[in-house]
Amino acid sequence: MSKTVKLEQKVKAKGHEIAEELRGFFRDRGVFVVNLIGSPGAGKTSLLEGLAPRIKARAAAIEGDLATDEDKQRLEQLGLRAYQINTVGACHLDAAMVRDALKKFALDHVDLLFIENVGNLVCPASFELGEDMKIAVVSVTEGDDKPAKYPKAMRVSSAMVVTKVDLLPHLKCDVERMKRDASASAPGIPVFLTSAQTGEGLDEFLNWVLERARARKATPA
Ligand SMILES: Nc1nc2c(ncn2[C@@H]2O[C@H](COP(=O)(O)OP(=O)(O)O)[C@@H](O)[C@H]2O)c(=O)[nH]1
Ligand SMILES: [Mg+2]
Repeated sequence: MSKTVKLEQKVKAKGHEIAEELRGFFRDRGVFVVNLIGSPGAGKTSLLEGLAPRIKARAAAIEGDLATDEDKQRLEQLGLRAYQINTVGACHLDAAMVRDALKKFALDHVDLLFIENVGNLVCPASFELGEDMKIAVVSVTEGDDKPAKYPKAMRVSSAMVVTKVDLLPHLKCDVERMKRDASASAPGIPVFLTSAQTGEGLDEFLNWVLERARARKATPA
């Protein structure tokens, strides 16, 4: 039992060390990194598809999925450079996977990197990838109870993006409740209401991310 705990602690410490190494790597290159966490089907890739025309000249994406490179292909079709990580069985990306990806995926001319984590609101909340911030992506179709049921995902996130708001007229989903519950775990967390279908909220969200990126650049390490 104590051996298991010790090994777990060692693995966590190693993960933390690699994440810090990545953080330094991103900082040195002036790359602002956003780690998107959310359930399967929450609309993470669609959000990036919506942002692609606005960011493709300066941004790239690392896609995490158990299998297939479909998300990478979707983004590349829109001109956004992307790299696919397949975790095979793992339910989250870890720092070593991102470090390996960066050996093959150069970040030339990139100052904004989105990492789309494996679809899951639990494990990705616990793993650092050297990112500047995590963003929780929650769709209106998942049910308005999700921010309350996944408090850690809210707590570790710098903002919550509520996706698919174009579908609200067809659903019983109380967005105000989602906002209240997110704030209960993460006081003051900004919430962006978006639709990849209509484009609603995308500029507002992106401007906020870019503002945060500028603020970080202005802050010494
Ligand atoms: N109506 C609507 N559907 C959306 C929106 N965003 C995503 N979807 C749909 O939701 C499904 C899952 O989207 P995807 O981006 O692949 O989710 P991911 O698994 O989080 O990357 C797809 O069928 C999308 O077309 C949206 O804003 N509005
Ligand atoms: Mg996806």
